[in-house]
Amino acid sequence: MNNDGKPGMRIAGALSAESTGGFTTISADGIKVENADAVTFFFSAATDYNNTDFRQRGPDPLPVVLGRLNAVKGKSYESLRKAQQLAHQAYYNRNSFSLASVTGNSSLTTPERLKRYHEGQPDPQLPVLYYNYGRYLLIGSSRPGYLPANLQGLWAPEYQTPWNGDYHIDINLQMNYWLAPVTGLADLSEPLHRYIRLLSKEGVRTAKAYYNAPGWVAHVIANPWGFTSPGEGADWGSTLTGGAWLCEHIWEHFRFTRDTAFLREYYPVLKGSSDFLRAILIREPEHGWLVTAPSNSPEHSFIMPDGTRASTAMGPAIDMQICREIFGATMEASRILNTDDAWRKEMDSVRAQLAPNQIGKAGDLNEWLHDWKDNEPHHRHISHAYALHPYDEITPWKTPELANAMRETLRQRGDDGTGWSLAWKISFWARLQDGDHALKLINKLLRPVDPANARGGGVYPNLFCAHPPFQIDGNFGGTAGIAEMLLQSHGDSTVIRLLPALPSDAGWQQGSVKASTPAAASR
Ligand code: FUC
Repeated sequence: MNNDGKPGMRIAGALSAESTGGFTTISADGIKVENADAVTFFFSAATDYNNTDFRQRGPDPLPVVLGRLNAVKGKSYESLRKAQQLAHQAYYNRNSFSLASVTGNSSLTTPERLKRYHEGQPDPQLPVLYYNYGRYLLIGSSRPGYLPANLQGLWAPEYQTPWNGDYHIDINLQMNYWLAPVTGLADLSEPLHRYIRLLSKEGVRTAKAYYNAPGWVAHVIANPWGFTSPGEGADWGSTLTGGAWLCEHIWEHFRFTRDTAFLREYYPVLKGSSDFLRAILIREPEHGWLVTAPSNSPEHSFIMPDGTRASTAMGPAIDMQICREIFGATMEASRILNTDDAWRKEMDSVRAQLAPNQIGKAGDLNEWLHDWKDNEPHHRHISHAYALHPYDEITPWKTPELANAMRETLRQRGDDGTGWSLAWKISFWARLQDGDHALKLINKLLRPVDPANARGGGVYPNLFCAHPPFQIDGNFGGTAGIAEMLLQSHGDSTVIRLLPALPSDAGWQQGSVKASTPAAASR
């Protein structure tokens, strides 16, 4: 049922064929083409999902697709292809990156190159291809006015897609968009921003119903119909900072574009998220710190000294980091927009009372308020490293002890993982300015995976990222991680770091990176 109480969502697909020579007959049995030299098929599909208000039906999709087919009638495949290429290149050519190329490699197929690279043969242009492919995929799956790229981007062959092809917001949707500002594609984040606003509206009811709190909340799983409640299992579906983490993208977009009109438009979203978190904070009894509760560290669990295994806890590190970031961002935004002075003063004091990052006995960063053992020491989520990336609270130059603790945390977690986990680790090591370790992770992300028998993270023959199964976040996260190795501007807005994590590998010693961000990209 649709939210308006009417059954389902309407979907229409239409196919037409134009032949050169011969005859084309269209009947209820199908399309019959006889004696033709060539035939071009045109296909269009649409649903009646309404992008501006999902509660209302959009236009009937059948006339929409028929109209589209009508509009291309008589146009050659070549001219349509040319128009599509120009539209694509307007985004794609904003950025270029190349490393040394090895003669002969470009004539090999991608699966051959992946295999040889995995065997240790030099092919520095393969990571470059992966980098460019991530940009290509974002350009193809996230256009202003539409929905943001979901777990498979757009490319789900199944009717019942893995994880319902939804929006997971405890890493996945966020990772999909890390590459946008840093590769000159900030304007392709528009669907994400609009989607965050949608969640912020729906999440008001959830904040009230579940927490009796003001503001808005979204948990872990979300969809185009504004699902913001805790979902599926309480042990992982109740993480309450998914929406606040998304707000990071609003703030980062502003930091990259300095677009005050954008900030003004989205300020209520930031403020609503801060208001929610502020309202639910409680004082933990040991130190009197302010913490979220009950919450958990995305999808992981701990072992307490008495052997209890659990996941629900007070003040997991990621929640505290997100609170610091979003409170700080909202306060800064209120200053820029010259509003909410009294609120800002109060938040300043609240922010200072949040539970801090803590280093544990083993020298790693505590994932939870206490130095509890990891239930899964190699768990794919490394949520407490949020402060290292994407948040820039921990940096080797501002907080060297905490950066060391991050290094130890990553060492303990190991270098294996699902596709997106490997991709995230590239960014972590890049932020720790260790290009060699970042390259090690790139190489793991490029490990060829057999689609029929996929095990462990890597890459399918068509360069789609293998979680497994296929998830596009690893593609996008891989591009963002490589960008992070080449240029960094976090931590201090007045400093730009060139080649901050360049690997010592010979193939990375020569190359070029160019980026230009047209004014159009700043919105
Ligand atoms: C998160 C991850 C899983 C998977 C799913 C879609 O919950 O922990 O590994 O990527 O999203």
